[in-house]
Amino acid sequence: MRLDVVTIFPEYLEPLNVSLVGKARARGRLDVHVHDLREWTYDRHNTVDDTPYGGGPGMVMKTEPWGDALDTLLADGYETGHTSPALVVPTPSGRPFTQELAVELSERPWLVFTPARYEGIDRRVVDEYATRMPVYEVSIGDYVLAGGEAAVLVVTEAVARLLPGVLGNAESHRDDSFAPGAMANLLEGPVYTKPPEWRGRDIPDVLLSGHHGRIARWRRDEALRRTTANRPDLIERCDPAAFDKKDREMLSILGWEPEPDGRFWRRVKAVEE
Ligand code: 6GU
Repeated sequence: MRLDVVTIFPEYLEPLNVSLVGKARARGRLDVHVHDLREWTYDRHNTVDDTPYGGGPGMVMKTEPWGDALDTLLADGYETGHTSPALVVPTPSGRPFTQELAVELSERPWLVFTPARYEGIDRRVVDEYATRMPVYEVSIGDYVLAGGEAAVLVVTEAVARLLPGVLGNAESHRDDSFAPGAMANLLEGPVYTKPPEWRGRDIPDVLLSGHHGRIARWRRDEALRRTTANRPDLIERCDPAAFDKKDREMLSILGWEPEPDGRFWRRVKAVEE
């Protein structure tokens, strides 16, 4: 997969040399190109922004540097045999970045990221490139960052770990909390490793029992416990058919019960977690 990033802070993307993404690059699974937007400015001050039409606070990133930067890197990519680019535009106004979208992006051969600073990029840039390629405007959550670079790191890591041959073990993301179909989209419960006792704290007995059925049940119950506590919206969204009899018992213990139509669960009483 080829990745291009155009930014006024190329050094912000240094973490792409580290850890999983860095290894994917070293192994040739990822071909990363970081470009300094200011290379496509032609005035003394390397201006990339200007005041917004219609007034208002802040500055807007100018069309010309983005257009020239994108034209250049697209030409380079096509010349070196790449095809089918998609533009990924990080913005708090984008669609939520989810595991499902990470899977979709991981199936594309070439992603071009345009992290912006200030109030964003003149709309005509997205409109122009949208006539030539798919555009994904993505937000990584309901908060405001000073710029899109951190979002590029987030999206890149989520996508890179899905590429074949990046996570040593192809099974390792099968039960990711948000993998399609994983545990009916429950959060994963706690995990433990050696030593068996630490500062007077023991491992839950069931994990030492060697009883695979009971261990699986315990993990499922812990997933239900954590999901009801931290992400009740995920429980409410669940198809009730995703819950077996034991799940329903656990949900009841946690203070949840079916709606009269059987479709949703709701908290009926606060339960200490
Ligand atoms: Cl992608 N960019 C910015 N600036 N803020 C955000 C975001 C992106 N996602 C959430 N907040």
